[in-house]
Amino acid sequence: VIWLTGLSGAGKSTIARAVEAELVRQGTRVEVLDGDKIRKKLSRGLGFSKKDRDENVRRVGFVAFLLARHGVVVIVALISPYRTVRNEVRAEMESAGIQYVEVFVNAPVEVCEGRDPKGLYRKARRGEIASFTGLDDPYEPPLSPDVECRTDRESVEISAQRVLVALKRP
Ligand code: ADX
Repeated sequence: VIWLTGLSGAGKSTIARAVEAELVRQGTRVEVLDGDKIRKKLSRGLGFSKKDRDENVRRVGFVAFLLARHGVVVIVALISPYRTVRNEVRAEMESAGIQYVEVFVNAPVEVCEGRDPKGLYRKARRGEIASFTGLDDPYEPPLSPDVECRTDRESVEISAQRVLVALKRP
């Protein structure tokens, strides 16, 4: 399981797709669990309180576990802002013998806001979205991620390559 955590606009989905493409090219079975899609299906109805975000992370962690158990490489792309629940999911995977690669997709919030691919920072600044991660809601960075991608300083290709190297080095 490759778990990408970071702010909205940091580049989680982009790195997920790049890693997925390379694994598919190698003939590996892979599934991407991306927050925006997950929230339309598996986590439909959940909001952005701490309780709901933690629930979202636990649900996705469980599905990732089920897939990984059958040999599928699972790439998770969720903000997953809270450290405790991230570590809980990690511990569950590892106790079941599933390799877990935590990737901190890191770019300063000003950079993410400047990119604003979905216009959400703008909406949040206008007061149209409350509790927006990085603005008025917390993000707890991983303390010892397996990989850190500084997406403001390195290319998507380099980030994806570093994730793939970590995956091959259990
Ligand atoms: S998480 O916090 O529960 O891990 P998740 O990754 O599933 O978040 O969903 C984040 C996506 O929801 C963002 O990319 C954005 O499109 C949307 N979103 C809507 N409201 C918020 C908010 N208040 N904070 C962060 N993201 C939000």
